[in-house]
Formats: sequence, structure tokens, C-alpha cells
Amino acid sequence: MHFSRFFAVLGIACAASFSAYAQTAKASLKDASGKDVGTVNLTQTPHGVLLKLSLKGIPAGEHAFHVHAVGKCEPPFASAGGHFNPGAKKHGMAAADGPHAGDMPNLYVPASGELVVEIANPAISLVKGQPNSVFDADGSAIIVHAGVDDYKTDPTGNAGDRIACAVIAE
Ligand SMILES: [Cu+2]
Repeated sequence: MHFSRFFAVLGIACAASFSAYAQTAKASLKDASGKDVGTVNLTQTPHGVLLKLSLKGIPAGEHAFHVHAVGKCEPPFASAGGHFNPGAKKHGMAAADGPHAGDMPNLYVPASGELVVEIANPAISLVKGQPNSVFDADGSAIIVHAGVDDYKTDPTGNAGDRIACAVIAE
């Protein structure tokens, strides 16, 4: 609300200044039993959003990692809806008319179950009022899946169960 009014007054001059609207957000990942399994720190950049993911206690192996369309995490996390997809694209970076804005590369979790990684997602925004803002009317969530995203099966990537969920919060 505050930012949109600010933009309305200053317009393009403000948009050119990264520091004027740098924003951050945070998401706390829980598994279906409610156990804390990591955090995601999100930072707005002029080129999309940088996500810094810190996982712990996630099963070793390859896992799909997405932004989902609804900011609600009720086990088994169907509450988070489908992939965040404001552009009405097909799923996956392998799809000619893809990907969803919420599609991101798979995670490789080592035997320790701990992983720290930074991922840039140029297709989403933290800025309210933008068409690709994760802070839309129903919010957004981050999901880690049991299986791997095949980058092409529409609309899910055939990634299996949702094993962790985090509401993206300001
Ligand atoms: Cu997903």
C-alpha cells in the first residue's frame, strides 16, 4: 500500500532507484508433522528475486522446489494450490510455452539433510501491485516435493508429494 502510493507520485524516477524499493521477505519451511525444516530468505533485485534457501532434516536426494499460488500451508499442503503462474504458462523450463513463474531448478540434498543454496528467480516479484508479485490477494508459498521435477509434465512436473511448505511473509 505504502509503496504503490510512493510509485504513483514519483513514477519512473523512483523505479530507476533500486535502493528506494529493495524489499525482503521470509518463509519458514515446516514438514507435514510441523517440524521446522528450514528457511528461505527472499530479496528483491532489479532482475527478480534472489532466494537463499537453508534446509535441514530433508531426506537426501533430488527434490522439486517451487513457488505455489496460495500462501496457506495445511498438511498435506494441497492448500498451497498449484504452481504460481500469473502468466498462464505451461509447466517447466523444457516446455516451449513455459515455464510457470514459480518453477525453479531441482534441489540436491546430501546425506546430511542440510543444504544452503541461492537461487535467482527472474519471473517473480516481491513488489505489491506487480502482476507477478507473490504478495497477491491470496499470498504465495514455497514447496519442497518428495520427488524430482521432470521440467515438462504439465502442470506439476510429476514431482510427487509435498514434503515441506512455507508461507512467504513480509
Ligand atoms: Cu511444487
